[in-house]
Amino acid sequence: MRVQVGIIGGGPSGLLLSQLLHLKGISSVVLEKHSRDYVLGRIRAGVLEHGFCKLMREAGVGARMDAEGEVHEGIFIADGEEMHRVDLQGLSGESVMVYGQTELTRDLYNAMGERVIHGVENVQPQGLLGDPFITYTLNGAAARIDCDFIIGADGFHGVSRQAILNITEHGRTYPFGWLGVLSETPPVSPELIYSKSTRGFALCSLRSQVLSRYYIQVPLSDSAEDWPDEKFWAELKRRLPVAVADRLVTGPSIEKSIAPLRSFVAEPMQHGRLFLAGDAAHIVPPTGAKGLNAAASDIYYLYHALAAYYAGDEAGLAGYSDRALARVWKAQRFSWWMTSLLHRFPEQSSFEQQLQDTDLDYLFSSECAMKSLAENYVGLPY
Ligand code: RFL
Ligand code: PHB
Repeated sequence: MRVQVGIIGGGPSGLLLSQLLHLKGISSVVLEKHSRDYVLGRIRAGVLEHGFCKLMREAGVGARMDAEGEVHEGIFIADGEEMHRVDLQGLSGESVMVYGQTELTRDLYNAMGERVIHGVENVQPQGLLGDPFITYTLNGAAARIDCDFIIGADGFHGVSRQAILNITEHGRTYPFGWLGVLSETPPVSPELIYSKSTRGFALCSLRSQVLSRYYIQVPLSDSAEDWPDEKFWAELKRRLPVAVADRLVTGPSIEKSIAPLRSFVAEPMQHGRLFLAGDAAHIVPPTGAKGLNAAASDIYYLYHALAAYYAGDEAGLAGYSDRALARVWKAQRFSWWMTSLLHRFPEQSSFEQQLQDTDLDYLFSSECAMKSLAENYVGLPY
């Protein structure tokens, strides 16, 4: 098979790029290791920046998002019993969209038709400095795709990043994870609540008015089995202001998992004719809701660079890595800051704790600081 662009990984990054290229008449194929149901079973992001929503519309897959997603003009930050609203719309002029990654991925799959091949194994990007091609096996048979460019959109554990020689990796791991629970209950608050408490961080999020998503910070040594539903709800309540905890509606969990928190950037995001995008090149802790959004901005830059290339201008592709990384590092900074601000760190000195409290006090007392949070949360310009 020959296509113009061969894409490894059928998560949001790979699918969105393929769909955008398709509308420009540029051929691509997406190679995905897992089945469609498996990918759609992974409960991940829920908050989309306004720029990402625009890109979904441009890709012709924004209709259900606009009909069923919720526009959020603010978020709450709780500090013990105190609740502060961040007026995103008022401070930044923009809002965010609450629409699950699962739904967005489903919309992309529905638009993709035959362009995704599921169940591929032993995927290898090759010929990166000359004529690129991807080898893989499907149902035990060897196969090959020749292309002009290979896109590594295969997530943090994918193979593409390993093909980049002289890559520099920057990162840190945090000494805790997030235990997430999805439940068919009405959300406790119409807007997200990020809560700092002496027992650790908690987040009240949602997917719709009948589907809630809650998270609590847990030690890395914990597993989901350590947290039966009753124990989870009791701990969540202890980490929320009493007035919020009192109106929390609990119910059986329909998904429960623990994700470790990590900051990671690999650079450059290009080697010859291979370009990395999304989690394949960078990971953020979920506190600022930036992971999927940073993937989307990569796709924006890559899509425009590839479209320009096929229109005769090669400069965009050469500048892709630098352009993408400049925005990725801003998302890294914001996610690291939100994480540092709101979590309980096990080895924190009294000095560090005082600074953390002061950072939050300052935020609540300064419109400039609130504005900075708001402009980052809704998404910096592409
Ligand atoms: P993905 O989604 O990991 O997709 C990569 C795909 O590549 C496939 N793959 C391979 N295919 C072929 N051959 C191989 N060798 C392959 N190796 C892997 C995988 O099966 C997979 O389908 O990366 P992508 O597309 O770059 O998308 C990134 C996002 O998924 C990620 O950044 C977000 O989910 C992060 N994230 C959040 N981001 C936000 O912007 N807002 C949020 O509110 C938010 N909340 C979250 C999150 C991530 C979380 N977890 C579990 C990590 C909440 C959580 C709990
Ligand atoms: C989610 O709803 O899954 C979610 C929302 C906001 C975050 C992280 C995750 O910061």
